[in-house]
Order: sequence, then C-alpha cells, then structure tokens
Amino acid sequence: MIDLRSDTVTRPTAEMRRAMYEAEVGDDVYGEDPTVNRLQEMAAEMMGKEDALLVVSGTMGNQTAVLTHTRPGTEVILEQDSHIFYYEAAAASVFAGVQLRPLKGHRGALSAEQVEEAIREDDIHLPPTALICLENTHNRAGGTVIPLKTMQAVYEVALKHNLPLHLDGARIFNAAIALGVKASELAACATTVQFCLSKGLGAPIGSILVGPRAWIAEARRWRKRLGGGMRQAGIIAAAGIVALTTMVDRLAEDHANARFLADGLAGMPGLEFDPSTVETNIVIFKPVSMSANALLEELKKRGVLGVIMEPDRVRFTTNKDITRSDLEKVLTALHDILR
Ligand code: TLP
Repeated sequence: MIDLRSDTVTRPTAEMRRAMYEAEVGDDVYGEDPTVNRLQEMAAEMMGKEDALLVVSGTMGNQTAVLTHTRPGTEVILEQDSHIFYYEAAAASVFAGVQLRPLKGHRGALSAEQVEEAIREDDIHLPPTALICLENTHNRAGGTVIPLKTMQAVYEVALKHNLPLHLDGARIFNAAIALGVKASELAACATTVQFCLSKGLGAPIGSILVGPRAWIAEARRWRKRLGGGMRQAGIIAAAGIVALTTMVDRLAEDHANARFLADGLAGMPGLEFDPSTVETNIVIFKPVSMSANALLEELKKRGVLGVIMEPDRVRFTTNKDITRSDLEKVLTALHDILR
C-alpha cells in the first residue's frame, strides 16, 4: 500500500529502534530519566525556550497548554479549521471548561487585526479572553505556512493585551523549512509551542511542549492530572532525540514530493485544485466528477490510501516512507479513475 493518509503513519528508523533498545532510563515522574531530560533540554534549546516537557501526543500537548494557560469560563481565540477546534473532540470544553472563539483565517492564518478585534472588553457579560492559538503549518488549509511577519504581528497584539499565545506547531519544522528560517524564530512569536516528534520526523510516539520554566512546571502538573506522567519514558525519548538530530532537514524531500504530486494533479480533469496551496507536505483537492469517499475507495483498490477532509475533499500527505516512484503510481491511478 502507498500510504498517504498522514505523516503520522511513518515508521521509526533503524537508528531510532536501536536508540530505544539501548536507552538509559529512570523514573521520569521523579525527573530521573536521563534520556527524557536530554530530549527536553535539546528541544528547549532548538526552540529558544527556557524549558520543555515530553507529552504523549500533539493533542495532549495542546490540551495541556490550554489547561495551563486558562481557567474555566474564559475564552480562547483560534482559527476555525485549527486542530484544537476541529479535531480534538471538544477536549478544551470538556477538560479546561473554556469557550472556544473560532475565527475564519486566510489559508489558516489569522491577522493581527481580527485577533485584536476578538479580544473581549472587561464586561461582566463577557468571558475574559485568556489565550490566543495559532497553527503553523496549518493542516486543514493544506499544510499552508503562516509567514513570520504575520506571526510576529499577532504576537505583538498578544503582548499588548497581556495575553499568552500558544502555537500548535505540530509541523513547525515543515513551516521553518518552507520559510527558510529557524524553528526558534517561529517559536519566538509564541509564549508556548507544541510540536510533534511522531509526524514527519518519524518517531513512534511523542510531542514536546516548550515555554517559560515556571509555566512548564505547571504544565507538568496538568500532564500528571491527565494521567500523562510516564515512568521509563526514555524508551520514547530516545527515538525523539534521533528524530531531532537526523530527521529535520530531510523534510525538504517531503515538500519536493508534495510539489511533484501537485504538479501532476494540476492539469487533471475532474478535480478542483489550487496548486498554490501546496507549500509543505500536504496536498488537498476536491474531486468534482465523483465524491471524495468514492475516489478514496477506487484508489484503495489500486493500492493507494488517502484521507477525507470533510466535507468532500481528499488529503494526501507525503512522508519519509513515500518515494517519487510511489507518487508516479498515485498519479497513474488517479488518471485511470478520473479518465
Ligand atoms: N493531525 C492528524 C489528525 O489528527 C488529523 C493528521 O493526520 O494530520 N496539531 C496538528 C496541526 C495536527 O495535525 C495533529 C494531528 C495534532 C495537533 C495532534 O497530534 P496527535 O495525533 O499526536 O494527537
């Protein structure tokens, strides 16, 4: 099967498996796992933040951030197609008891003006704004990249209003590579960042939260409350270290492959597709001659997997386990189906 459902489907490299096997471990709830500590130090340094915390998943990282930044009855400003709003099963309402205030972005990006306009006045009728969230790259918009200037402008609004800004940087390295900047330059536009080890970087499990030291200490308490205090987590962290040291630069190959796919899709009949939205490793298009589900079924019969992007679009995500010749086969299969 040519699995383009996500970059989460990537399997750990041989080097990761070896590092996991050999990892030096301890009880991380006591702060005594040397491999977890090394990964957290490395992550904090790469992002230019004081401290870091290993969590199980991107969702746990985002929710730990929402819980740590807010209290019940406050409001979180975010983009209406963001993962925190769309794909986290209303966790922010269930756990943090916050109200989410979704705004429509342009290709996933919120402007400083619209964020500032959405910040609540001090009025007894209104929920106080507690947090602003951004997502870079933006998944549902097609892996689009929020430019550094836009991030900076939104962060300035956050600082002006004394509000924290949390960045869902699940794919922050894809954004950094596409922009030609360091991940730390993007992280500098946020109070806290969540990024995933288990997507394009290929680690089997794990995400990282970075931020100020005192905030990370509080996030650690929230992670414990959520049941995310792990014991000999060095087994997981060891793969994370390999991910951060060997897998970041090669994301450019995934971008080039997505561009190859986009160029092939561009001229195809029976599709609605804007190739300019393809900036990183995600390609989203809408079939017009058949439903997205029917197209996915036909592709599956030909050995190709993608996912539905509700309501009626298809998403392909390139990743380290996909080759150029796989993508040639995907294009041939699509030609065959849409002909
Ligand atoms: N995204 C997954 C699905 O949940 C949709 C995918 O296949 O793309 N933030 C962003 C921007 C994400 O894309 C994801 C995962 C997460 C957070 C959550 O990460 P996990 O899956 O580790 O909880």
